[in-house]
Amino acid sequence: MAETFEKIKKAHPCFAQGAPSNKGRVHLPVSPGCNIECGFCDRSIHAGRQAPGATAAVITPQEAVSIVRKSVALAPEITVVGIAGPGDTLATDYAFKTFRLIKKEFPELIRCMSTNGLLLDDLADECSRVGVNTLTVTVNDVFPETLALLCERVRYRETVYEGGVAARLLIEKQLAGIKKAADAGILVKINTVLVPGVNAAHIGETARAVSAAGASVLNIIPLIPQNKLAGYAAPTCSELDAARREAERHINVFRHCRHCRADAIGVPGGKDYAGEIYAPRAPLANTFSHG
Ligand code: CLF
Ligand code: SF4
Repeated sequence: MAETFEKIKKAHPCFAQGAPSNKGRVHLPVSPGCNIECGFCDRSIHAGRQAPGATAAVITPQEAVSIVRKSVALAPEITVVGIAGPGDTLATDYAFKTFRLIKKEFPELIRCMSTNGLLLDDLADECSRVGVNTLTVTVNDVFPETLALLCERVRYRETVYEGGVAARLLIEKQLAGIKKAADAGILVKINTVLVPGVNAAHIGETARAVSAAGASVLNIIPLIPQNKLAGYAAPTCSELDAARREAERHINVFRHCRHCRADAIGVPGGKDYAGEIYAPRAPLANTFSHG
């Protein structure tokens, strides 16, 4: 695993330690539905059905292959094909279909996937089979009573759970899924959305738990106050810095996140090629992309 991490650190812009990377990624917005309800996201539960607003923003696995062709021709610095939304990548099977196609045509590109982790315990083996190399799981807290303030509801196997019960189930599934994925040789990164006054005091515990489960890197994302969390404050630079230092006691910390859209193309923070490649560009709302 240490060897894989060393290799990926150099080739993948979202695992770089130290200076920002000059490698790029192409995100493929193939995953429309979600199975949980985060307060900072303006999506609602609609796994298994095609919500009207969401389908307009999503591309098919076949279209995704042609987007990758155009992207690597325009931006040879791209080393990673990532699927990060706009919903959850495991709530539907489009991400798996896409990776199967991409692996055939672009075996040299790193296959990266982002998920809320609810279904990871069930689907980690399939992630491995379709060739996922790197996986991001968004883990916002490991204490159910606090996580329930950030995520009100989850739908697991056709049953909707709410409040603390939902949060407990999500945490259990995430930690079990991270372990399974890491054991299968997938390099796991964690994204944690930092919400001052809610989960900020638990960052150390979150970092400790995910590291024990097998994650290699943690990325702290400042809250974008919107939807049900519109009244909360985004963290200040010093709160963000303190959280990163706390996390770093337990796990490697990634510090160059650019809060990418689910259809971003290019080096994170550099020129974005999406406008040149999508015609017309998929009209994605300002949803959280998981990254
Ligand atoms: Fe994309 Fe995410 Fe893979 Fe990177 S983004 S799926 S791990 S290839 Fe990167 Fe963008 Fe931050 Fe995400 S800068 S939002 S961490
Ligand atoms: Fe689903 Fe992601 Fe939105 Fe949470 S942030 S509700 S996991 S799409």
